[in-house]
Amino acid sequence: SGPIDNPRGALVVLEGLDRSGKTSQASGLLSYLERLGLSAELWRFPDRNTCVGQMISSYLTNKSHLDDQTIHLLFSANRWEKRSLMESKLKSGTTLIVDRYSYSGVAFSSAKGLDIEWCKGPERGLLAPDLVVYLNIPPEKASERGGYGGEKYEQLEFQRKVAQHYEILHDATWKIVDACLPMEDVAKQLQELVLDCVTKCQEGKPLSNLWS
Ligand code: 2DT
Repeated sequence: SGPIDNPRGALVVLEGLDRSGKTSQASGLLSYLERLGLSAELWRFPDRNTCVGQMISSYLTNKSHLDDQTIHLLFSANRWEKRSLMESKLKSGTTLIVDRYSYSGVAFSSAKGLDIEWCKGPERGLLAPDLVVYLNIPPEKASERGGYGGEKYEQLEFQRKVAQHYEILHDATWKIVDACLPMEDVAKQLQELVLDCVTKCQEGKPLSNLWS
């Protein structure tokens, strides 16, 4: 069976600082794809529903302490434990809109001082996204939006460092969307990017692995 009678779904990743609008835009995208009659699901990392995810959650809510390397590897393990399900969903034609992925993993850990190449190591061999959209917002603007919760990384000073590390990490394939625009405008741009990506995947663009 060829790509036409068995089209695969697209792996779409949204990245950005806290309060950049990723989560609302992701659910907007899901309804958009569903309105078009496409099969799609919303995923997020960390996935706090697994055992590993619960360890991550207790770290983020300051209920447990882990050193930087350990939590880095748990975030990565949390993606690895979902890899095969991710692959089978994509191959069966479901598009996945994923709120954060390996780029958050590397940006947040390297912002704490870990070596970037070391951080990328455990991510190699995970599925490579077909599209990475970065919702770009200055850290100061994001913090003015309010609603930083009490979680570990939700402080302006640290978000500034994360922004710098996203900057180092991003490559020419990322699509940068100005997250300071009105929500509807951001949504419009996202819809175009995602539809274009879904079409390419339906036409047979192969799945590949990250950073390998
Ligand atoms: P949410 O607020 O989006 O639930 O994220 N993080 C996330 C990492 O440090 N490494 C990772 O691999 C991932 C996916 C970003 C919770 C926080 O966890 C950070 C914010």
